[in-house]
Amino acid sequence: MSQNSIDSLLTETRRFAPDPGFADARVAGPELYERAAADRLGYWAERARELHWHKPFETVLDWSEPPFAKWFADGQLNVAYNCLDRHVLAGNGDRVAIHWEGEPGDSRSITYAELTADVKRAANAFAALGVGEGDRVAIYMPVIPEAVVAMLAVARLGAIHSVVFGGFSADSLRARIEDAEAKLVVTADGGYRKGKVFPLKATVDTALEGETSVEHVVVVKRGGNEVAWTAGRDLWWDEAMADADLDHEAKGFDAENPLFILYTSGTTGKPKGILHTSGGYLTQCAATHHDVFDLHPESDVFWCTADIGWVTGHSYVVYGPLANGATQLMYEGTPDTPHPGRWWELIEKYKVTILYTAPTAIRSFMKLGRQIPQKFDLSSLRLLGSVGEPINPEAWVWYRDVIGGGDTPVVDTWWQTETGAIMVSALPGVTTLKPGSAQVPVPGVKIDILLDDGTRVDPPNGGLLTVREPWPSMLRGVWGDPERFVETYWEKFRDHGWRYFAGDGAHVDEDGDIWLLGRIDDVMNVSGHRLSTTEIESALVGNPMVAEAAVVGASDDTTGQAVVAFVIIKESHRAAHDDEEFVQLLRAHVAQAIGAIARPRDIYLVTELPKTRSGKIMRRLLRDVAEGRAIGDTTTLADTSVMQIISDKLRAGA
Ligand code: 6R9
Repeated sequence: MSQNSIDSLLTETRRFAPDPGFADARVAGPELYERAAADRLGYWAERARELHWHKPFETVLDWSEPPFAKWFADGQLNVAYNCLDRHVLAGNGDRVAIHWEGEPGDSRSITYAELTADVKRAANAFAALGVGEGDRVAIYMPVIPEAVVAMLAVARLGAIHSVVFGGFSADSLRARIEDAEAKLVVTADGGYRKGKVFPLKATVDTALEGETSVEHVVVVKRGGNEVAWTAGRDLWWDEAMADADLDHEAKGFDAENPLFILYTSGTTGKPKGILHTSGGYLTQCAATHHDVFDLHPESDVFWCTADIGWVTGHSYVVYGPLANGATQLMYEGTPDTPHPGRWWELIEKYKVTILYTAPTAIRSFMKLGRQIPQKFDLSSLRLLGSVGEPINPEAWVWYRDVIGGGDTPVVDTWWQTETGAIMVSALPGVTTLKPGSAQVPVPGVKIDILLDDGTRVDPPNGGLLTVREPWPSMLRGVWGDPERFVETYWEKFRDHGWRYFAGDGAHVDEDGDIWLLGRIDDVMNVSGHRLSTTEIESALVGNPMVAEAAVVGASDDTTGQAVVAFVIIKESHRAAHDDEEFVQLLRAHVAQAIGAIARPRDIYLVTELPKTRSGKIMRRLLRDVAEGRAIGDTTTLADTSVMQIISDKLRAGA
């Protein structure tokens, strides 16, 4: 986040008191904070008991070997049973679980009874392919109901899913499959995006070339595009399901049985496989989904716009809403296809009551103007949520006014892939809202803003966001790399009582409300997606034309941050292309290596990079250039003229 937006955040004084009408009917009140403060572990135990346990737990938290926590460890449950069978047995089988709308306009509404039947069948089909407890299954799919069915079928078997976002390249997919040693891949022929079919199966084929741990690939027919076929390895989803038994009894698994791995960017080039387990994860997903979104499962229609390839899709499309028996909308495509009002049309059509989306989407709608949403009836909306990056107060107020009709609370929810579920958020109908602030820890979670030396900041002041006590949905590790887990998240404050270090800067105001200020490390946040500067730099230097590369996240009106790269072309290649061609080739190269979301917005060809005497690239200075600011202190540079040369060159090109 740039200095400008931090300043505007901290001078924001608008306040929105809870609407009495909302407060009268809310599902969670201030007493939750009191309950949790009086007995934190007892509070989480109560929330966990809202789930169905095959074997009830006795112990709540085992923190005898920090930072490796165990929650509800002597209990057993089945995550899929909690999301499905339980609701059918309670008489809610006819309630719609998912209203799904495809990008081309096809749609399906699936009840809890139907979804349960589909998952049972899929569990049998996967078991027949050899998937059992602890096995890894990679899921590389569009946002279609089969993706949810596949995730829940894996969970039902006590196996572990690793969902890979459908926009990732074959190389990224291969790295994730290899790291987890997946046995099965579930994919589709293709999916719809911006009015066209994009291939998925073909990317899986490329990712699996050569040696692989993968024994089978199950393919859903969605795009209707042609696919190559490897006999003996590949199976059509429909055929596998047709052959599978209908009945499947959900077995209880230990609460600490792994549920999924989800890869996320860190400060080094290699993505980390964040590991989540079952009982604690489901407890906090369900509790926060219920409280933060004021869920009335019998009447609400919830819509979280995230792709299932991100953690928000895991916790607030799949596990939270389904554990709570909610009715939700799932949409396959992009917001502007076939017209820029598509989201608002969907809200009108399905009478969506709760919308959960990202600031980058809100800002792009703001740019298009209020006339577009105003053409639709959005009066069903009664609550709005935001996630993924800091929301600037202007976007927050626009969201409330234009989308929410001026009287709809907005909850800004801070959390991470690693935290598994919401950690900081207002409670609607309880908290007086401040646009731009994520506000307070949810009941049962303890957050401290610390200085580098581990002391607490004196409000109003800024520091590093940390979590003081273990929480149920916390990550349990980095797949295959316990040292990286300790080093990345715990080492920094291990002498201050094992506090979890989130990597975010935050300010705390006089009232104790938290204002997130963005990442403090080399992780960028582009449209709410985490990208590592190092990962993109290594993709760039992986191109034979490139000698050196430096990548920074520059602030961007729409996407929050944008990828900006500074590249030195090898002397031997300079004559091969003109500048424009180099830029196009390298942008395409990054998209190919990582995925289209990582494609740099700008690439500047330079002949030097600013480095300290110890050889560290000074990204701070490059960010100044990329954001068009005066260049900061250059005195620690080995060669102080470098920045002048770079900025002269950029100005000449502009
Ligand atoms: C859920 C999710 C996590 C990073 C996190 C922070 C940023 C997320 C935010 C927010 C300010 C919010 N972030 N929500 N920053 N306000 N409400 O996004 O997970 O993809 O792992 O990203 O996103 O920087 O550290 P993930």
